[in-house]
Amino acid sequence: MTVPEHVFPKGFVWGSATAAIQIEGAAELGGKGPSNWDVFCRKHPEKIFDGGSPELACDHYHRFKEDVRLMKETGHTGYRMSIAWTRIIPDGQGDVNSEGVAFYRALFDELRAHGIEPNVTLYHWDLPQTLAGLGGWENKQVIDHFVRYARVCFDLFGDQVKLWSTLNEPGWTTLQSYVTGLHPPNVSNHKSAVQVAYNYILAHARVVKEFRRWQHEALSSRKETQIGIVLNMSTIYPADPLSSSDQSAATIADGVLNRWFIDPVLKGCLPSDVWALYKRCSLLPEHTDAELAEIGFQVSASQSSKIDFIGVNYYYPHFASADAPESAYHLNTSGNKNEDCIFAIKDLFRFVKNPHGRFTDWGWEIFPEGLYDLLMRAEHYSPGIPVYITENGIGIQESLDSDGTVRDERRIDFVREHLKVAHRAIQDGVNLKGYYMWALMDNFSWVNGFKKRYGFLFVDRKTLDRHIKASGHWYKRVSDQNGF
Ligand code: BGP
Repeated sequence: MTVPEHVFPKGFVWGSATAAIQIEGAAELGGKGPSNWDVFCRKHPEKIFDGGSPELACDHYHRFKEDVRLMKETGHTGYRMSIAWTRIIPDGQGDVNSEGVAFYRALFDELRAHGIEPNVTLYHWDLPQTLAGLGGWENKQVIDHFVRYARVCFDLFGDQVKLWSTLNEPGWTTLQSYVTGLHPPNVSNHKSAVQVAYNYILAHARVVKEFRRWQHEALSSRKETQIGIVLNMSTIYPADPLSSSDQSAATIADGVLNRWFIDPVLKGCLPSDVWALYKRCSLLPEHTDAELAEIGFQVSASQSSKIDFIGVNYYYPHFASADAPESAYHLNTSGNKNEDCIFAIKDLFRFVKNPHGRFTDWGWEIFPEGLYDLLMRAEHYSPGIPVYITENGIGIQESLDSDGTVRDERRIDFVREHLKVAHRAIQDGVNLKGYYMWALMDNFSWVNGFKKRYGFLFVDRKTLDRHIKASGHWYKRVSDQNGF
């Protein structure tokens, strides 16, 4: 065995990530209730590439034992996943479904028996349809239901799960659901978007406080259990670094998309410049002073909404230009290289393509330095805070070779390049605790359907058989050596 050039700290977590609705399938089995995504995909197959649906997804619900075994074979010491709210409380607000509880208890047992530590996200975008019917995240009642669901999970799985995250990428999901309107409920309305973005932050703070209460009820056995949040903190640079208007555009974009979420969770307050912008545009969310106080950190440990770690997702950077005469949105969901992603908010900012960039087939720039900057930023915000890279990966169009392998050298290169900058960030002081590649297996990639493959495991869409890709074998060696 060669001595690795990049050695990671002892105990570094080598993992991958998934989300319930993207892999589980069994949409109507085991007492599960319908979620917003189940209903949306059923009603609007034309809005999903090739009409893909999460109905069957990867059938992980029935194959989880095999999947855990394959995690072991690919060197996993950790696994980031989410719980489907609709499996635990099918209508989001009523009775607890014992079959759903049994499924996750069995999965957590299986993981732990294989030495794989689960890192569990409570909400990864699959909202119970009943709550979507109440107005979804625009309605503050949903926050109360979410806090109750979270408490149910802490009570039911708190002995098996040591790492919890409240929400996955509240910023990105607000954007796609309420600005571009590509995700359910397919709304394009800035006022709604700001309300939802505010409600997410309030929901996060309340769940962290509920977690602290749960923790303090039996502190001796629960003090090692931690809670955080997963944010997409894509680094935003001015398109022209010498242009002051592009610099302002980048600051605004960063404020709306990133700081709105980072500031409250790491500093305990919403960013004042974004608040002032929303006020000027008559977009301020409905709020009370008491809620704003809740978002802040309290002194008492059992009341605090301060998090124990931050999860960061990183795929690609943004370059912001001030030249934004119109709002425009387009996401490349086809994997056709000539199709550009477009995102512009009139008079505020427009993201432009880096003319020197390298891109995936879906138009996402490959720019590892953006991850370095993001990690250093988290450290500057909250020195010493434990950080996990909770998602990072590359979507590729892949097929199985005749010998049953997938030679995904591009994925190995992508992960290696990002791990190199992560390693440098550790040398430069970031308390980075682990890396979860997106994804464990090829999965339902939201509006991209199934063509965009992300996994260490190739999933044959006809048979649902799994095949470890070259990257999975490579990852096993990295994990065994704790570096590369
Ligand atoms: C993140 C989501 C993941 C995952 C990933 C890749 O924003 O948290 O669920 O899907 O993006 O995105 P996509 O599947 O749209 O290519």
